[in-house]
Amino acid sequence: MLTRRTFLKQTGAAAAMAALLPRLCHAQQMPNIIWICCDDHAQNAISAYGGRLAEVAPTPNIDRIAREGALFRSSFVTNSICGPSRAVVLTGLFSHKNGYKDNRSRFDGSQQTFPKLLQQAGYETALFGKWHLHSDPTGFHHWEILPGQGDYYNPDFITKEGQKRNEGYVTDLVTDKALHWLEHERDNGKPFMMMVQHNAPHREWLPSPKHLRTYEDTVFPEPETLFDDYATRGTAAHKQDMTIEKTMRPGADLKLFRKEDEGSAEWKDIFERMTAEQRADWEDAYRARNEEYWSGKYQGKELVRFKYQCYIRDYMRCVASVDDNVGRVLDYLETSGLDKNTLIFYSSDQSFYLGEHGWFDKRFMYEESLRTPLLARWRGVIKPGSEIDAMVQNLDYAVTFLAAAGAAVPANMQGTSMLPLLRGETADDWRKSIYYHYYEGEKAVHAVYKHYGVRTERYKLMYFYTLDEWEFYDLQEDPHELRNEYNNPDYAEEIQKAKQELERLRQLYEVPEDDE
Ligand code: SGN
Ligand code: CA
Repeated sequence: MLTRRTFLKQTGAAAAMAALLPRLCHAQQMPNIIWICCDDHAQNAISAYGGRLAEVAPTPNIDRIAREGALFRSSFVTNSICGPSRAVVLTGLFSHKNGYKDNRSRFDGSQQTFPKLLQQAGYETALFGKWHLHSDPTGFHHWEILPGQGDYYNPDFITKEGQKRNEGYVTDLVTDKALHWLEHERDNGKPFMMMVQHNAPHREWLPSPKHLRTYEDTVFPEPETLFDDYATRGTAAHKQDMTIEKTMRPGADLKLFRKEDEGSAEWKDIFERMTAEQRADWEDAYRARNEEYWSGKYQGKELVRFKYQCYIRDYMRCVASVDDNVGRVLDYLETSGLDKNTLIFYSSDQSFYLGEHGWFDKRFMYEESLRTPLLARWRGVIKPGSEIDAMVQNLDYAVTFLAAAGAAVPANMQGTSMLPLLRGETADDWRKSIYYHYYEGEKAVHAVYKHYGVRTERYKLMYFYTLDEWEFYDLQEDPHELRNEYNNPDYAEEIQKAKQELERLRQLYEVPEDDE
């Protein structure tokens, strides 16, 4: 029997469109596509997902995408780090195929990507915001990108004409540019694909002038694992360098600075970009926090708790700006009528630790960073309020966008079209396991050892190959992954099965034996 995937690949665009027609009859046949992607936006920081922050810091605009569309409950990445994640989305290929394994790589822009294929199918394509792939974008009629990680205040943007400073706060500016292009610059005669790529809420979490005092009196609930001691976990969990306790800097990370720090590189970079007025407002907003901290009254666990509150407050302030700006995009689509025929994806390059296991950052295959938020709206196709449990990965976006556009899906792309899921069909042959590989290693920032592994609906097997250490978790019994069961004989059979599944996936995805 042909699976839906091979069917699409063998019969191509015409058949894909024919299969889609019943649901698409109200929608124009080539929908516009908008992919809004944030940087390091934790699934736990979107209220549509529930979670401990949902009540104290809701994200009503982002939630609206799920309310009027779908929420993916089991959405994952293949390699939990920025550039690689973006390269996977663009190419529909795992890192070992697209060549972009870690943040130090340079994206080969001559390769096949979904924006290029959409251009060939008649789309106009545009990109705004974070890019972080080191080579110039290809496959876009128009692009305005942030250099590297991008700055929050009065950031530079790079265009085909060169690099230029823009006045304003980055999340607002990225949205301004996207809306300007929609309203005034694009070719109205063509469908469009637009990528809106925010650098928020990336470290060092600098809130906008508008939100500098948001959540000032909020006490954020702590994660259950804030004081994890990593008992039963391997070398990697013990040796990482990403704890709130030790790694998080009093300086820019926590907005704690004294006059004598004035000339330090980290503050110079930030303050030099601010106007005098912005800086005065900033200092005023952080005065009370600084007085509290420098009084020295917090030590030990109390200090970790204090730092956690500071961290989450600023992180959620950055998210508040993202949420406002998602609202602006949704409103614009509605007033212009474009909402009727536009598929919107909202995701991040991966999820993020908000104090779980005592950490911030990502990289590990543990749940908080293996996941990424994914919400989608497509009026007339996705039933409002859908919740989708099937395991999807960022690997699937390219194929999905191409299939939605009715464009041919190249046979070498490794993702699976999510169209059946979007249409609410039960896809019985959907994947039951996912493959993951993180390549940066312990010498890179945050010192996370290289590893690969497999996650099924219930279990997770991880292999830290430079350490020759395995970890195995029963996610049903132990959702926070606190008990490594690799040496528990009761799980011997399941571990054996997981190893076979891992091997099967490595063959399916053509992972070279010596891939590292
Ligand atoms: C910077 C950050 C790290 C972060 C990496 C990668 N440090 O080095 O915390 O993990 O980027 O992030 S910072 O002090 O410069 O903020 S990624 O999003 O590009 O993958
Ligand atoms: Ca990132």
